[in-house]
Amino acid sequence: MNKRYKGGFNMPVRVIVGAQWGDEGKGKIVDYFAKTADMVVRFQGGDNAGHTVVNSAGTFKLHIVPCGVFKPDCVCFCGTGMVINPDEFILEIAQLESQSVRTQNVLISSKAIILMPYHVEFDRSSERGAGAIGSTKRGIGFAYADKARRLALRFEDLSDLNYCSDRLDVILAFVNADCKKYGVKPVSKLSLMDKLKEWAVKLGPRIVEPVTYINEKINEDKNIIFEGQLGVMKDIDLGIYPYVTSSNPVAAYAAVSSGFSCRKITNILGVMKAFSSAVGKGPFITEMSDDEAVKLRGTGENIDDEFGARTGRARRIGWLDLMVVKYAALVNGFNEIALCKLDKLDGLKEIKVCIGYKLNGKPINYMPSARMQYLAEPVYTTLPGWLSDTTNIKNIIDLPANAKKYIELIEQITGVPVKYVGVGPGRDNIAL
Ligand code: 2SA
Ligand code: GDP
Ligand code: MG
Repeated sequence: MNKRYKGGFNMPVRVIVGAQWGDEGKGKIVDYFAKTADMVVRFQGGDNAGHTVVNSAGTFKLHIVPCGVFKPDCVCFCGTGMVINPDEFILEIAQLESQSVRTQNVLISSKAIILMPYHVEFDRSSERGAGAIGSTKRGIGFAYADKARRLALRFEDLSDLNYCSDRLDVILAFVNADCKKYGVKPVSKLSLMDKLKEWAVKLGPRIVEPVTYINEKINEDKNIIFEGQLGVMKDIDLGIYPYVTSSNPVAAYAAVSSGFSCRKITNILGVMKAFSSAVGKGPFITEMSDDEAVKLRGTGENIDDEFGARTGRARRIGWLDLMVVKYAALVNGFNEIALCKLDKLDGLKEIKVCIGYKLNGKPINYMPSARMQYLAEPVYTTLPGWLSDTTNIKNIIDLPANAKKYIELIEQITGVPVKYVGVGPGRDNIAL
């Protein structure tokens, strides 16, 4: 009896999630852990994601496919909580294959939602008006809305096109009313049925019943990673509503959406960036002025510059907000933290860190709603920079003293140990 993890499992069932607004470096960290994984499951979101991976196979921005795809025998499961645009999935698979990445182990949950072409049209159209929140215009919110109002098709439906045809009679009555509302061309059932036929042929062999499959792998004591997209501040329930995505990027949702017991999760890893970034509208308490932001954002020429990995938008940049990471630790229950992009602070003489918020001049001890965040003031502490190159450092112990002080502050405020420190975009640019 030499069980390393609670619950009797030798292998980790690890959930990897974002601790801020997304784009913390989850792609890099999942790719790093996937070196020894048997399966990686993406458990929410869709092709709004941009997960950047830099490894010996090349440089990639993954949108739908889990970041375990570079390990040839690793199963990559596009999970139930996702909304998947089949054309984008087919494109991404083709792109990976063209870069010599084998994709035969990429599977799709039969219970995942099919994101339809009209969801994209609706998103594009509604993002023009007053209700725009700065979405990626990939149809994500509309696909989840149709899931909730029970007007979506799931991938399992592709095995019975007669059933799809009957369902479309109901669905399109509502959707075509929406088309009028959004000023979008009505959907032709005939051409949509042609699409469904094409997707059934191309994707059929990849579609798998998820609950039995995933639970079997867990019970076989496999090394499994659940990969989240975005971060807690973009969670539909716990984030800066309404400037959020339409799913739950928090660890507990890995179990909910995949259909396994949350008791079986052995490790929850929070990925954070050494400063803050966000895309889209909404409050951003520690946002920097554009002049200050340029240094950390870069110009877009380098893979690790702060531009949307899906849309190419310049990301908004701010000082590290430890109230957000502390909130993420509370909500997710992190066992450990991976801190990315520490190297990007190498050139700063002084570094500001937000260690509290004030409302009406008084300190508060909770995460305010988006509306109140516009009124909140950050409480900063200023730490001295380290002004030296960290990019080749392999051991946390060898980091400059002031960098270690920066890490200690993160650990002290969040109560979570920082076990992995990213010092460059590559898989191996990591200090342990
Ligand atoms: P959506 O498209 O409906 O999910 O948008 C809703 C909000 O969620 C934000 N969002 C994101 N925030 C950070 N990164 C995202 N992925 C891309 C990246 C972003 C890009 O990796 O860089 O390329 O622009 C992402 N996806 C959605 C979005 O800004 C809205 O605030
Ligand atoms: P994700 O959505 O959380 O996977 O993050 P993104 O890929 O959208 O954005 C993270 C960015 O930071 C990408 O450009 C990565 O290449 C880059 N990155 C990740 N970790 C590090 C790091 O430790 N150092 C540097 N310089 N870049 C990093
Ligand atoms: Mg991203």
